[in-house]
Amino acid sequence: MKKIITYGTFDLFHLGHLRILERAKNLGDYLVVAVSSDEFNAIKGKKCVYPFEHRKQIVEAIKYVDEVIREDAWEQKKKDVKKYNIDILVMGADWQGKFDELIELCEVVYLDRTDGISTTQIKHEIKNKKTNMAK
Ligand code: C2G
Repeated sequence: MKKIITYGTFDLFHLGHLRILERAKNLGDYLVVAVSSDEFNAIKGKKCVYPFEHRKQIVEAIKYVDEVIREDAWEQKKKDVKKYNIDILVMGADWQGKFDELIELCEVVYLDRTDGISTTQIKHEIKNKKTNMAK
């Protein structure tokens, strides 16, 4: 069984998230997704709309996902790859090269991001709509 892992915040779950999970799963048989905790997002400088528990449940409900774990630190990837017997670590291309040190343990694959959508963009669009409605 070929096991895949990927990491992310997955806030305001959108098509870009769905597509990377689908493509990651298509590289193997079993997909583990490490969802960033609220505390780790603070370290990443990200403020989430949805708390960890909501983001975890949403990702768990995605048909491509077989298991969800917490991501609490940058450094946990090596331990995760060993603990879950991972064959391939997958990340979006915005992380190109950032996790190459793991190549000694597993294959590392960077997949193209989905253009035209991001959590930040969604937040801006909602904010702009609210501003326009207030006028
Ligand atoms: N993604 C994508 N296309 C988008 C937006 C995101 O392919 N339009 C991918 C990202 O490249 C990432 C995954 O979806 O692989 C999750 O994205 P985020 O939730 O923004 O996660 P991030 O903050 O990149 O966290 O240790 C790694 C970090 O936890 C990654």
